[in-house]
Amino acid sequence: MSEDAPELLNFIDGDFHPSACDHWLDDHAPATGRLIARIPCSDSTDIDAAVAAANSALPEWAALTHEERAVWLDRIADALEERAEDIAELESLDTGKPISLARDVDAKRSVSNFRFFAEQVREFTAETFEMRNATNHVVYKPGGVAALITPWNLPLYLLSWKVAPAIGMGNTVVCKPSELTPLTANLLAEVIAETGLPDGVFNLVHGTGEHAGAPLVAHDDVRLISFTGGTATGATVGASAAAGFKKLSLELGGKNSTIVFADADMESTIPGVVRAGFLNQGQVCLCGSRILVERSIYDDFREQFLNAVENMAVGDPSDPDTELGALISPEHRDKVAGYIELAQEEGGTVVCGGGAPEGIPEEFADGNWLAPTVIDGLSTDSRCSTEEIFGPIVTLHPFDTEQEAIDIANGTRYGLAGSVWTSDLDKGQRVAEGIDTGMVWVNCWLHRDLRVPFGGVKDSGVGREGGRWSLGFFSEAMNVCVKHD
Ligand code: TXE
Repeated sequence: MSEDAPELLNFIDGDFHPSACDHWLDDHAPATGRLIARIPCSDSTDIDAAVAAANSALPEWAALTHEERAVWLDRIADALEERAEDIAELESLDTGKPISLARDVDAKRSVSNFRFFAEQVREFTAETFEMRNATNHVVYKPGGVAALITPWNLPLYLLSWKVAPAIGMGNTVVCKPSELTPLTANLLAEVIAETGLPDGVFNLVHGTGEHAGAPLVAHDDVRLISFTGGTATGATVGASAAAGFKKLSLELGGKNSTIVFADADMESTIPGVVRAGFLNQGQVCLCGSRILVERSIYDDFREQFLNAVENMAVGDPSDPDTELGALISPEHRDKVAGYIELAQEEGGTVVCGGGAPEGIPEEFADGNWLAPTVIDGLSTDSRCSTEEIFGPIVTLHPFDTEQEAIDIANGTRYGLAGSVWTSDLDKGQRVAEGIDTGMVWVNCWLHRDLRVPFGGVKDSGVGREGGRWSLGFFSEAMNVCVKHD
């Protein structure tokens, strides 16, 4: 254990503060188990202070024009961009993900979220609706103090996705990042302090869901809640928010199907399906972890797919050639590994992986490792095929007809995403529309356009974020009807 791990502080009213209570939480590197930071285990006293700061900053911040707030978002983007390599290194250290992924996805997207929403806020125009003798002017007012609660899999990527539109539309925010990955939220607070953003507009409180998240959601002065995390936690957050009639956006778990038709171009489909299954060690809510393959190509697909998975480079996250790193925590690794045992009890066969990866160097002996794992032979309604595992495990299933593929894809409680692989684009569109989810990609996966709606149905959440959907969520539309002659 490192004795000199830094102690991170809360950021409230423009300054860094220790927690009112003197309890601390340890933050460990997933790849090595090493202690890398300590964070305050904040409680309702800290939350009260942060919400009070956000509340008192609200009137002046809300009174700025869209253009003035867009300039602040651009300044934050510029300052983050200067620290892009720091973001990548901290994110890779804190989550165990490969540095190449942290550079290409986490660091880049965190900057582009601020730039994108600066542009969106600048270009935002409210509707008017003419009547014969009156004009309706729709006015978008800030909603108030927003609680932004984020998970550990894409820490700054998801936090910036919420902070940018929230403050861009004139709200002030209190952020509660995952206690497992606090490093880049702290970096964002440093960057925001450097830019001189007015005090109280952005506040950050570290701590657990129980001691910091729950009092934030329940606080009377919080009017909006944007939450990304597990489905069970989402239900608790939703129940608490409902009592105060708060505006709520929930981005929750997923169990997404990847549907491969016999006419798909295998050269691009195999790497696409591997990426969908294993990106970020399978710890993305959009990952395609149940792979449905048309029976006529099942054996051939399986052989090529297994070959690609077996050749993935697993190991040191700081090596630019690494494709798969460590899982977030020992508890999570054990939960994920438990599904491998369950799969065998349910009649499945582990055809690749199934345990710790081979050849992990000694310095990573205390990390949370699991080899990419493929399971065949399970029924499509087994627990392993329908529950969110959130790790490097995929299941393979044959299907015979378009309708059967759609029915299997719809046979889970989740409805977040999916992908369809075929050279017949009409069929791709038709099958995509048959799936009860918020998003489906055809011949690609996680090909993101920030303007489009993002979110799920069923147990995957409530509401949409992205582009104008985010701007709508982070504001209250009112109508002013002006009668004229
Ligand atoms: O998420 P939690 P965890 C899924 C995945 C994973 C499971 C649990 O299946 O195994 O969720 O992960 C805060 N009131 N996803 O434990 O607990 C918590 O501190 C307010 C899917 O990390 O939902 C953290 O900041 N806040 C997901 C955030 O909620 C509370 C990505 C998420 O934590 C709270 C991550 C409470 N009562 C995990 N309890 C995705 N959809 O991308 C906890 N929190």
